[in-house]
Amino acid sequence: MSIDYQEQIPNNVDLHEDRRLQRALESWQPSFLGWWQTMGPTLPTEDVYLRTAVNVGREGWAHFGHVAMKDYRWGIFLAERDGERKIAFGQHKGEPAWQKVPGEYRSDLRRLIVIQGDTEPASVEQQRNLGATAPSLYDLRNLFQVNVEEGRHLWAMVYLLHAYFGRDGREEAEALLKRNSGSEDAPRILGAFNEETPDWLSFFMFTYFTDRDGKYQLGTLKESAFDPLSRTCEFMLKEESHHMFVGTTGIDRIVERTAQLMVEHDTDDAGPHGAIPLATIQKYINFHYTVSLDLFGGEQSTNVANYFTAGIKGRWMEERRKDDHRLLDDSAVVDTVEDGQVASVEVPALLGLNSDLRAEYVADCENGLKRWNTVLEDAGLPQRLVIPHRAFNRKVGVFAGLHATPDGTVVSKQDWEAQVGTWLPTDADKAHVRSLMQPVYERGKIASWIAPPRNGINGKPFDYDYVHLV
Ligand code: BYC
Ligand code: FE
Ligand code: FE
Repeated sequence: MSIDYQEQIPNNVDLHEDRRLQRALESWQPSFLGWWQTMGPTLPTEDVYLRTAVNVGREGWAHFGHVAMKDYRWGIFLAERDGERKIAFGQHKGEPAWQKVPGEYRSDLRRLIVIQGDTEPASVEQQRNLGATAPSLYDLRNLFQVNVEEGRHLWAMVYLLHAYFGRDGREEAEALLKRNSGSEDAPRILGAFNEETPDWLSFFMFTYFTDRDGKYQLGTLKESAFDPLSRTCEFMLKEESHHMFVGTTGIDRIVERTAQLMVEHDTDDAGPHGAIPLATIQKYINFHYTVSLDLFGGEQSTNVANYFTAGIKGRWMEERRKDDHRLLDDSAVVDTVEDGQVASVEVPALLGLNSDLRAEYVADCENGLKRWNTVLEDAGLPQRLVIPHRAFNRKVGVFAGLHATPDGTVVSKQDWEAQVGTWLPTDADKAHVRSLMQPVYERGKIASWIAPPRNGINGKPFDYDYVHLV
């Protein structure tokens, strides 16, 4: 399963054997490159120390080297095929996985692939100006690594659209380059992908909380009966772990630096000393966590019930679940709002699958909080960061329209509006964060508001020349 880099589009799907498909993708390629030039990273660079996939196997799948970003070899890489693979859930459980799209599920599958595909370029658009304010060459390199891989994730979905969805698929592939993050006329599909990522605190929060939604959604699509989708997602998940590493360790390092300056100056507010105040970090957590919760859809959803029954979207770790994997007779307890208060209700398990996935995600998010609180504890500080209640600041699902505080208390609209500035980043908080975002492009140097990483990339030291600027 090694990847052929002689081809115009690197791939491990024997693209040369299907001339029509190859030509179609080769004609999409210039549109992609045009999009990358106009909507991708704005900081001019000579080259960047990037990893490129060379193999999809467990060992040694990546090659590292300095490459000019516009010459990055975006390609189509699917995890190895298991010829024996059986469908693990839903009404087709036990049948062989599909190598083609069954007619009756075509539009649902296309919709899921388009939604997934739409998020990938959206994140590149959101992050395009961050190069101008990178805290170090190490961080700059990580930003660009994430960006090229999100570009590749777009390729992954476009390949499926072209290969399996005929003309509609090709049209959707074009449209993926026409919608843009934050656009008035043609925005990206999901809310979080139209928000700004104007500073590096937002970037690390995004890669911690929003890329983690990606992990969970890809995890459910990896279970799909549609085998090419499953194999695509399996490989994307390998790339995804680095994105979340960037977020986790980025916030580690910010909390570490803030804690250091709090102790040094014996103060609760290290803002005046060149740090991001802990209170601001908390507000950014509140924001990024809640917009990411929205990405899981409604607490009850007939869409997700249909996807599961059809076999096109499974549960997180489907095969480790100890039930019948059909769920026709099972029930689940999900959130609801009753008399204006947070409550719960028992529903058929199939309808509650968005809630099931969201619960897995929430448990995973809590690990980050534990880490960051350990950093505070180790610094001898009593303050702690927390995850807000799931009813707080929601725009999707039963809590949309409810005014709940971060601890889940329902309050009036007026009270909420009077206090929102203590819960979510205000213009002043954002301006302070932005004022700290002065670029540091000197090898081995780091900005004032973040601690250096423990290790470099691929065994290189922190002061390695990860990026050559023009
Ligand atoms: N914003 O029935 P419901 C990633 C719509 S991130 C706007 O509950 P469903 C990445 C919904 O479409 C992973 N609209 O929805 C991360 C529906 O509309 P219709 C991305 C929303 O289908 C970082 C209506 O509300 N992948 O990879 O059960 C960097 C009723 O909702 C939103 C996926 O999401 C929203 N947030 O669940 C780069 C996987 N939420 O039908 C990349 C594919 C819901 O009434 N998508 N709506 O017109 C899905 O699995 C599902 O479509 C969703 C929604 C989970 C998104
Ligand atoms: Fe991605
Ligand atoms: Fe990602």
